Amino acid sequence: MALLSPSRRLRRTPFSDGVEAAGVKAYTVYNHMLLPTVFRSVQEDYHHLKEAVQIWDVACERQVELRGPDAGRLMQMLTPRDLRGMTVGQCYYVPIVDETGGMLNDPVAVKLAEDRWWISIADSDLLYWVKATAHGWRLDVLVDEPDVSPLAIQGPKADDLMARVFGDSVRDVRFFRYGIFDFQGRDMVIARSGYSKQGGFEIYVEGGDIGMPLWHALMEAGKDLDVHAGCPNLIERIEGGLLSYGNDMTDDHTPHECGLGKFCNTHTAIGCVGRDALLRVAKEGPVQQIRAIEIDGPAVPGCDRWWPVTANGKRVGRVSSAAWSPDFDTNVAIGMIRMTHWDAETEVTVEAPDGPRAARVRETFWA
Ligand code: THG
Repeated sequence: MALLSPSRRLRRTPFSDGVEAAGVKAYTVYNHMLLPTVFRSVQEDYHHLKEAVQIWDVACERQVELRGPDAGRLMQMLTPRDLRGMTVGQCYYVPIVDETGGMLNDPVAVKLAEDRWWISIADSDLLYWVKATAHGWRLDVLVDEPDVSPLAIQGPKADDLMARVFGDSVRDVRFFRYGIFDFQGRDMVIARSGYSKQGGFEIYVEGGDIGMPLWHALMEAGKDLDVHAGCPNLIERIEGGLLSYGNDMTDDHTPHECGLGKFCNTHTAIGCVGRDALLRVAKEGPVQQIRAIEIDGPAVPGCDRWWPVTANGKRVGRVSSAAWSPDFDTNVAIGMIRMTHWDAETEVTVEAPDGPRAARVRETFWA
């Protein structure tokens, strides 16, 4: 594929100078912003992520901030996950649905105060839906995109690196909780979360000006830990079953089809805009669902369109993400599979661009 032409519509991030100095080899575009995809190679980055620690420029995980007396009410209107038990200091992975129950985004919600939330979004223009909802219901809440850029520290040595910069107390932050930590006199929201299964943190960097000082401090502190610039890794995230909005699911899918039913409490999520629609579809149950799929043969090419999944010549689903996994010694994939074929170990055919491949549905890749 040809190169991307830079322009002001394709936003750089506060960390882009560091990413470039670290030798980024490829970008994608996410929320109209640069997102690195390769540093050394996808496979080298994958092995390093599982062994050491990486610093990820995930500034493209933009925040939609809700501020005001109706912030909590608005947040509950957006998601079928019941937020009543959520306290300040917690993060929740939340499906966001439209009035038909279709997925609009699958962000991380951060509760900063009763009247202040961040929605750390996946790749869709959620801001407009949230603004329109607030306006249409005449809610007393401000909705905007603040100057907040997540920086993820991921990998088995993430705790050691973070402790050197923020102190040992950062080790006590629990999964999907956050604490406030000082860096050069600035408050930073630091959560134990991130788009990998290797463990680590996400620093919500407020103010682009502090981005590069923080980047340099982490790189300097981690020299003997083999710290390296990294990015969400295609292979590792498929192995871990982490979904990618726009690739694995769109607004054509309900949370239940996406396997996100465990993050829905539709009966008690009073006020959720898609609640009635979701109650209807949840009663019947989904007829297709996201599945882990193992694809036989040599390394598959990149999956930049949906690959049909068939059985006896009939279409039973599609693959949306696929990669060769060195650790599992097979191709790992994520797809949407009809209920007739979604049971674990069901044999199917994946119509890859280089020809049909034997494949099978798996429970998960890691168990
Ligand atoms: N972190 C932050 N913002 C994000 C992402 C992130 N925005 C974009 C994108 N990633 C949103 N999608 C996801 C998908 C998966 C997870 C988080 C965001 C995730 N899932 C865990 C899992 O499925 O194992 C844990 C979910 C849970 O138990 O609550 O972490 O990564 N800030």
